[in-house]
Amino acid sequence: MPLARSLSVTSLSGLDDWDEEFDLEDAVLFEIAWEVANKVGGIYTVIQTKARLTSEEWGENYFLVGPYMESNVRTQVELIEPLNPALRRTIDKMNSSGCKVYFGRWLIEGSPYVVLIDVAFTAWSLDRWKSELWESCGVGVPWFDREANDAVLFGFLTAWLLGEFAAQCEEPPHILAHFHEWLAGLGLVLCRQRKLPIATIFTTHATLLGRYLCAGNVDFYNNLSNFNVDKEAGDRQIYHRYCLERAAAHCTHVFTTVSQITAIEAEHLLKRKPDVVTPNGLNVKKFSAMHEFQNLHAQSKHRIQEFIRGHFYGHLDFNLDKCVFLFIAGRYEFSNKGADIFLEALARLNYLLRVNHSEVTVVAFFIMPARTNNFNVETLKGQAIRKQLWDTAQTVKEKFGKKLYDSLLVGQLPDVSKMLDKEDFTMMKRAIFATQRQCQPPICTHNMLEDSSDPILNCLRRIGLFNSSSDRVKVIFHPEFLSSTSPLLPMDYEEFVRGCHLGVFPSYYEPWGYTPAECTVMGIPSVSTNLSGFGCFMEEHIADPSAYGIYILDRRYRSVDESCNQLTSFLFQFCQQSRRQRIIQRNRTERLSDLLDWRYLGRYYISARHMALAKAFPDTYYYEPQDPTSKQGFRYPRPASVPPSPALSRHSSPHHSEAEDEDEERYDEDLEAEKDRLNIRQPFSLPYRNKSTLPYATPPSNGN
Ligand code: G6P
Ligand code: 1S3
Repeated sequence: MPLARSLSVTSLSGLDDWDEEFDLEDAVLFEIAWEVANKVGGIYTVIQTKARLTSEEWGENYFLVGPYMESNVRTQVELIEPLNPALRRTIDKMNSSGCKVYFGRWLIEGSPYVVLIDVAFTAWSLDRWKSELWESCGVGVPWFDREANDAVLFGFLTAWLLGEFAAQCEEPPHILAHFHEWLAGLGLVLCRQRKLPIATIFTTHATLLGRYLCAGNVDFYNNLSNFNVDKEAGDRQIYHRYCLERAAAHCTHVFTTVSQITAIEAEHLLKRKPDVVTPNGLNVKKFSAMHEFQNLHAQSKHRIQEFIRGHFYGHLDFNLDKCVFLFIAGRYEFSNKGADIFLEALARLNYLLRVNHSEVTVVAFFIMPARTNNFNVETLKGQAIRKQLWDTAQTVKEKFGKKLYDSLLVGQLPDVSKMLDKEDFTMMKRAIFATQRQCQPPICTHNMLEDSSDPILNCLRRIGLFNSSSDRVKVIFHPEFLSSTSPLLPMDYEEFVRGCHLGVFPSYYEPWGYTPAECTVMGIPSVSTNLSGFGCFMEEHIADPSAYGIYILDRRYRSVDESCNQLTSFLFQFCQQSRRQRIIQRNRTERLSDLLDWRYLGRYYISARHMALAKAFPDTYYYEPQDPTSKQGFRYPRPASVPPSPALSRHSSPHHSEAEDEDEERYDEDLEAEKDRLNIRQPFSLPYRNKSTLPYATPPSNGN
């Protein structure tokens, strides 16, 4: 038996040595989640971006299992016949017993196989399955909780699928089933209860209770060990969901979560310490030209500037070239995602920029979906007027150009006073007249259904940020996710992020946080917090995160007011950077992307799978824990050269010295050498059988 030892799950100790061939021919991996080919939130991103790497490792033996949703299938999935005979028989058998199960390829990178189950088609079994759940586990699911009812159907159907597959295999297979989040957790509980020969992993991406408690007025992190979890879940009417989540966490062979901070939360709220932390990665796109991402920034910024020209028509009394674009984006959880303190910090920043007579204007975007009934007229009008001004300028330019050409053709310099005629002036005056505006540029782009109770709008009313001329901080609330087909701001999210200068994500509850990670791989600096998985991960592995454009706000050990002040000072410092400093900082930020690539972070999933196989099939798979402190994990060095903030900078103008360039080059080399030393760009694999060691195995306190 391996010895129990403490977990240091985000250190990369020991992993870089495991480069032997692994042996998985007779093992099959099912990965089960409600967000397979079905975008709801962050779990979709995890599964979708990880698919290529997992497909490379497991090939034909990798199957994702999710719910069948017709609209998603139409756009994302190619339905085909399963090649695996056991799976074909399984699906046929289920379909002839009153289920609707589809098989196909998900049209994403890696083209993984998907098994999609139509849960609504089997809704006739819901009552029977709910009573079975009550009788066997004592969990009663109320009729009105639609999501929990779906979880019951999905759970029974996935357990049925896995059990049938195990029965249909001629040779006893080594099945590994990886379940994500409580919505898929019941399938795991049933597999264990039915004693199916399946190795199981359960990953929680947030705890139900954590999310609910944080959204309320609770000092969450200082009271983690004191919550009466059953009562708290009961008070919030999520006791049944909580039971499903906790049961999955306890029944599984290997329990994982996405960050160290959520591991601590899970230990207190779900009462089991995760065996492995599996940080979330991304599929990092590498450009052939080193600075291509800088060009993309300039192109996208130009498009955002165009939008601003329209939005602020008649009030364009600020210099767009000295305009800094900040944004927050994500699920509309006002305080969990930190929109509350971002707004407060913007009000303080507005004051600081004004009293310091700064030339900088900040435009802060809030991209958080809320209930609306479409764009408002004033916002659409702004873009129409901008377009009209553009068209007018083009028409006059063409006429002007023709006259100029005619004059040159006859060998004369033009009489400039006659280049524009009365008609041109009328046209231009009419266009200028259209830009007269009685009201301020809107703070919201849409008609909100709950305008009077909306938390962002109410906060803006309270702090008085109304896009007036004297404000140095302007605000635009876009309560809908971005789309390249929008008539207002026709950009997709990625393009928009590239065009901004800083992403601001001051979350209070954020198990991982893809938004700052996405900024990083696009070379855009961001603010995150020491309460977010991403922020803690970066803090652990980078000597001086802010030098790389990763500002980590302290929301754990400071009061709300102190955190607001810290955020204000980050933003104010950022606004004082010169263009050259921003460019250098973006270069540094982008260099961190290797760290967030699944090619690197995928190794945690690999070790979790290894651990689960070894626990479920000890005769075939084996592991031995390794001392996590035996090897030094990675830590990105502190850059030796140009500091990120002007307060420390030797130069704040675009002109720079050769010494600075040399420093930056030397630091580049150090960083690349560190990456090579840690082998982080190499694909990673594990030897699965009888010869391997695992780095951070701790036997679970329960379950096996
Ligand atoms: C990129 C482009 C430069 C441009 C700069 C603007 O680096 O390659 O040509 O000047 O972006 O940076 P800024 O931070 O002012 O948007
Ligand atoms: C969760 O989604 P969320 O935005 O509700 O899972 C994500 C993927 O693991 C994670 O990044 C995020 O922090 C969680 O909160």
